[in-house]
Order: sequence, then structure tokens, then C-alpha cells
Amino acid sequence: MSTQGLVLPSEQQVAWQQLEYYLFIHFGPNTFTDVEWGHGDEDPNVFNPTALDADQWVRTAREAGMKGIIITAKHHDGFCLWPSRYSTHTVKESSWKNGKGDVLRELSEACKKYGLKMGVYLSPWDRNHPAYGTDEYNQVFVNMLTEVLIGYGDIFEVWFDGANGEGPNGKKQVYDWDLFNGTVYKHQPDAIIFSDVGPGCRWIGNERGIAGETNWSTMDTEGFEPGAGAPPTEVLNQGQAEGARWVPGEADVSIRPGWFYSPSTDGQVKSLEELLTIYYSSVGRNANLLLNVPVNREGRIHPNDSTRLMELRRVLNETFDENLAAGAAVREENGPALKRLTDGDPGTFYAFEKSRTSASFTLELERIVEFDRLELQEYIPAGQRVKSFSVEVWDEQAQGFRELARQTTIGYKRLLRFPAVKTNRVRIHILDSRPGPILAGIGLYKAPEH
Ligand code: FUL
Repeated sequence: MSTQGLVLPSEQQVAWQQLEYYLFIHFGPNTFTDVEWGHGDEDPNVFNPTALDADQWVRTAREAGMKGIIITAKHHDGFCLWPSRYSTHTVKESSWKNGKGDVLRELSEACKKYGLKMGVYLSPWDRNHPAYGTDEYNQVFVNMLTEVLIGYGDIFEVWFDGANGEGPNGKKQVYDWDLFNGTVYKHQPDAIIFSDVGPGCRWIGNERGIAGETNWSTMDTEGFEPGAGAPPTEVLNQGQAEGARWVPGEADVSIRPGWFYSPSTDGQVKSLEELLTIYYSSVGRNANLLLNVPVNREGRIHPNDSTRLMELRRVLNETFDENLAAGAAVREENGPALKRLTDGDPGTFYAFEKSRTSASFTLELERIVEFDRLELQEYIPAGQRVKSFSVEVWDEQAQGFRELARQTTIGYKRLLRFPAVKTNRVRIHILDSRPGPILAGIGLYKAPEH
């Protein structure tokens, strides 16, 4: 959507962006065979979780502060975690629950119970299906997709992996993306479709969970395709200021070295510091964070992973629970008070005059506060406008402002980390913007020692 040349998000994309952080689960035969890309000829009986507990996944995600779960309903090996009628390589061919099990059913029930959203990863690349590599396969994929879209309640995101390799007969498939996307919208009109080029949200260009410091939610997608035909990774990573489509970034990364569980990585769960860096480089740079925590051979999240998730949650809560700028007076030089920037409500905003491409305003705090994190938010229903900004703090001794940071984009949310400073005045300069910047909030925070 666009007004006056400005590209705007859909209502669904705005709601999606507010989710910020959710769980990725890679689970399937690979979990049991210790490989990342199964060949599709695995005996379905290898899939045999001994104590599958979807409630435990959902509770863990909820306590970690995540808003949803995306599961690999079908990975490249073609194995379906639900009893698909269009494949003979599914849970029903496995001995798990005597072929009567359905992982998607268990997950959807647990998500409903705890109020989390459910999403699905479905790999078009299928190393098992005999029709792969023929025209017929696109319809097979659509049939599988339809089962998933109509059988398990609301699906908030459909994750299309662009990978396109050879199927069992050595042939590659020409994917019919328009047909796939149309199928999603037909059955789940509010779903966000992830791929390298959206249309709902885009891959951030790496699997390290790191968005560009400059990160536009707009990008040109015309002439590009998921997978080999995708835009250059640098473009995916930073978006494009003048891009014609709203396709915000989603940063995916695994908490372990691989996407699937392996006992050999039990001691290689990312450290709290690494996860914090990922958080500040994704959620803190206008991207959503999709953190993969693989389910193990029992069918549960391993305690090493859940412990780390809780450590991360605790630090984030202790950091962001108190906005030291809450209620502070904000004033434009010779201008009006901008109370809405510190009212704690991201739904309210302050719109600078329509013709303005720069602006400066000062936060007057009631007392001297110590902080080492800064948050800025644009009001994205009105698009993304700010191109660069700087932050200054008042130095009592020098009787002047000194620059603390100079950065580029803001978007839905921008978080900055820096060594702690003490001051009672903070000045923000919007150095360059599309006409009429609109801000939704500003926060100052102090992270705990850990
Ligand atoms: C990639 C896949 O090839 C990996 O196995 C994993 O699923 C990752 C999230 O996407 O394209």
C-alpha cells in the first residue's frame, strides 16, 4: 500500500511486527538421525519421540516472552509431521503412537491453551515425493499446504524456504510461488508469508540473527524470487529506502550450531551474551527475531536451552521493565511539548510538521538518571521515514551537550547499547528524514549487571 509515494504496511504486517520475538522449532527424522538435511529415504520409523510434550514447548516459549511458535511441518526430507493424505512419508507411516499421532494437532492445541500463535514452515523442496520435479508436484504441495492451513486453526505465519534442490528422481522443481501464496491467502487471509522476497516479511540475509544497522522495511521485489533468484544478501539485510514493497525483516538463528537437535550440541547452546547481541541486532534493529530451539529425541526442549531462554528473559525484563524516561517532559526547540513520546503507549505518536525533514527535541528528566540503553520507535502505520539521527546527553561539568550516538534508521523499534551515562537531559536530532517524521516512543533503560 502507498500514499503520496510512501509505502505503508498492511494492518497484518503492523500486528506481526509487534510480536517481535517467537520460537522456531526444527523437528523431524533429522532429530533422530543427526543430520541437517535428510535425504528423504529415511525409514519413517526413525521418527519416534519417546515423551513428546507440546505443552512443554509452548510453556517454555511463553515464559521466555515469545509470542508464537513456527514449526517445520515439512523439511527438505519431505517427512510430514501431520498425517498428510498426499504423501506416504509422514507420522502415520511411523511407529510413533502407532501411526495415530499428529504433531501439528498437539502443537495447535497447546498454543490455544496458552494463548500463543502458531506458524508453519513448509519446504517446497521435497527429497521424498515421487512427483517432485514434475508439473504435478506444485499441486501436491498446494494440497499439503491446504491440509495444514485448514486443519489447525489460525496460522500467523507461513515460512517458505527458498531452497530448491533435486528430488528423488534427480530433477529440480520450478515452483509456482503465485499459486502457493494464493493458497495461503485463500485459507488464512491474515497470515504473513515469509520468504526471501515476502510478500509478508523477508529473510534478513543471514542465519546469524543479525539485521543491518540500517534496516528499511521496504525493498524492491519485482523480478526477484525466493532462493537462487533472491536479491543480494546485503539488500535483504538492510532493505531499501526507496523500495516499492513493505517487506519487513525477520532474523532467524538457532540457539545451537545446527537447526536440528543433536546430543553432540548439548554443550554448545549460545551464551547469554551471544543471545543478547542477537536480540539487540534483530529486535533492536527493526526486525523480528525467530529463535530456533530444536526439540530433542524425547520430544521436549532440552534443559540447557530452556535455562538459557529464561536467563535471557530475566535480563530483558530487568532492563526494559522500567522506562526511566516515562512521563518526562519532551520539548521541541521553541516548539510544543511532545508528551506522547513518553506516555508508554506505542499506539500514540507525535507527528512533526509535514514538510520537515529534520527535527530536534529534548527530554527533560525530573532527576539525574543513569542509563545504558536507548529505545526509539517510529509510528509505522504511517511508514518508515527517519534516515538518520543522533543522541546527545547534557554534560553538567562541561555545561553543554555531547554526542552519545549517531545512527541511521529507526523503524518500528531501534535499541542502542552504550556504556552507562548519568544525566537529566537527553537531546535527539532527527538529522534526515522523509518529510514529516512520526515518532511513537522513546525509552531510556538501565541493564542489570549479570
Ligand atoms: C534453510 C534450510 O536449508 C535449513 O535446513 C533450515 O531449515 C533453515 C531455517 O532454512 O534454508
